Amino acid sequence: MDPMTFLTHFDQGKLVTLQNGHRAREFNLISYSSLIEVASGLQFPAWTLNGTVPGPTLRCVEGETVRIRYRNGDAHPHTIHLHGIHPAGMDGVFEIVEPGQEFVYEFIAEPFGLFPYHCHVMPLSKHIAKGLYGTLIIDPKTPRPAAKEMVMVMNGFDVDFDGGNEFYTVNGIANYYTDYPIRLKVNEPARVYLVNMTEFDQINSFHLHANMFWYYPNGTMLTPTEFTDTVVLGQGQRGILEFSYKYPGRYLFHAHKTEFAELGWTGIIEVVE
Ligand SMILES: [Cu+2]
Repeated sequence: MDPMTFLTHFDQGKLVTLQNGHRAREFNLISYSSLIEVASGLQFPAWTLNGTVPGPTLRCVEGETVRIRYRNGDAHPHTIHLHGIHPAGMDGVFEIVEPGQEFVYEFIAEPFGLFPYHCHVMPLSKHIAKGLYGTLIIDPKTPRPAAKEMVMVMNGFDVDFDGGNEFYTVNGIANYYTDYPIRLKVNEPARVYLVNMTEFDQINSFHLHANMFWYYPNGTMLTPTEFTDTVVLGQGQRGILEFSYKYPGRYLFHAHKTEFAELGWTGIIEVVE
């Protein structure tokens, strides 16, 4: 898992044209157990999707048919439950996928916006805390303006299995973007797809230093609802942030729940000329 690659990597799937001329996008997800690094030198026995926590960021366009072929390569039953609009049988709740089994989730991508996906097998808190979640972006048919696009999934890790988190991160490794700052250019438009999948202490937040951002809750409307420097999100809540930096320098971004900031959810944006 490399959070710098994860930050700007969008899995566009495989584009196929159906017999009726309709566009479909095919994705592959596989769950399996794996040791992953969640803080410097610390391994966590995770349940991963395609080997990472968070799982891959899937991306499609409004109106396309989405086909997600999910294979459960883990020793526990799981599902893929997506937020968004789709038929009941595609909701990933009652159709349990047993170890070694496959399930294909198929639906028309709607509405455009930003959606979490996660396993929905009980005990839910365990299946999420172990790492089975990720992000689906449905782009509007007319794309958003060009920007440096980044996905940031806020989460926590219960490394001693006491039902509480010892570390909080964006994109899986505590303090990663402090050690390896995110580079932006002065006046470069930036867009962050922010998702909260924190288990146990489910209220998380994002604060940007020395700047303000336009906020689009859920990404389902093209006009922002707020011009702010902090958003607070419950588990499953998400939104799109747009901003640019006027002055060069190093700027913090972090949870404005200070305990989370101290336990790993802090990063740096380095703005260069
Ligand atoms: Cu599960």
